[in-house]
Amino acid sequence: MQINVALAGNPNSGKTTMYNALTGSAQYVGNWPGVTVEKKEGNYKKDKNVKIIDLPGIYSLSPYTLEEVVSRNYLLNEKPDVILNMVDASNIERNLYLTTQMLELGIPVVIALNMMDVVRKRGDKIDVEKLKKELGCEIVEVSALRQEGITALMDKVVDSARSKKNPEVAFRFCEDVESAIDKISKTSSVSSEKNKRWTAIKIFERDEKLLETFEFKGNDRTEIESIIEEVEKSHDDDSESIITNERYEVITKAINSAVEKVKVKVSMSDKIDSIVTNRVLALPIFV
Ligand code: BGO
Repeated sequence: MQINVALAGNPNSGKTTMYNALTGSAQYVGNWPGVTVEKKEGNYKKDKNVKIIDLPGIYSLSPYTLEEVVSRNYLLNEKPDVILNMVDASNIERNLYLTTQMLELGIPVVIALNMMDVVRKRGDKIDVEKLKKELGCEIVEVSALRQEGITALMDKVVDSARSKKNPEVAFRFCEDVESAIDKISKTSSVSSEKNKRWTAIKIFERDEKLLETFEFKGNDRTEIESIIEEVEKSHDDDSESIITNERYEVITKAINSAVEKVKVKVSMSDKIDSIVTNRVLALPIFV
């Protein structure tokens, strides 16, 4: 049985390095349909039944850039068996933003916690078990550059694809946002959707790409709009920003539980030196 693995992550997370390590030189390069965004796909060199599809580097699954639209159309329409999410562990907060969105797609996600060589060199520590619990997916520490951890990673990728288990999102947003998402999910327009949570969140965010084609039933659109407006009023913010903030809350909680960063000790003499240096450097600018 062939397994389709979507390789996804932020730009500079090490996707190309990983893709080359997994496929070697045997790869097909073309463009994604209708756009001039490069598409690469190739087989895992240790198992030709495993196809790796390299998605464009993105920061989010919003519909604002061509790369985001290409990635999200592929994930939603082609439904790969598993997402291999490259996360730059040395920049973990920013990288996990995309992860929180991918975990909502109903596709198994395996995180390759890349650049662990950099994290270790800094002396930082990541408790993978705790991070797994916070996010609810498999995580394997790797260094794509040094080709470390790759076999263990691919074993998890293949297991996750074969298990065919529908992943459950392990984290929740704040109460009133969850209640709104729940109400939207239960409307007759959304309740029959395959991926209710993803659809309800996108409707809550007023995602323009989804709304272009989504067919609301009866009075649902008006009713949903009043649900959204109520939350916007209480948060004094627009619904898209509310979800963005909630994602960062989830990430902060996960990081606080699982990541230990080396604290740089600053002595009083360092502080005085820095104040003196800043004054000397700043003076000519402000005079
Ligand atoms: C340059 N560890 C370390 N230390 N570096 C890594 C790892 C890792 O595990 N994985 C990748 N990198 P891409 P996207 C570079 O190119 O695969 C490095 O955008 C340089 N180039 O080598 O391109 C990788 O496909 C000059 O670094 O990422 C690359 O996702 C000086 O991360 C960068 C230093 O990897 C991005 C680095 C001219």
